[in-house]
Amino acid sequence: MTTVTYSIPNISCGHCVHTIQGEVSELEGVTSVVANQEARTATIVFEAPATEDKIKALLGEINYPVAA
Ligand SMILES: [Cu+2]
Repeated sequence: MTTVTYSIPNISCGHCVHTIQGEVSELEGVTSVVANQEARTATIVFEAPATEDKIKALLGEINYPVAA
């Protein structure tokens, strides 16, 4: 199990938090997603088959790219 926290500048409201948590938690292997509106971060706990690359790709697809 791996925990990562990403900075996601596009988070601007509670709807963003809801969208990110809903979409990323659908990914197989993701066990927890907690997005924070004020900090503009998402903390994600995952294991295989999920990978950081897959999570970042999904976040990009739904218009919440991870800050470089
Ligand atoms: Cu929003």
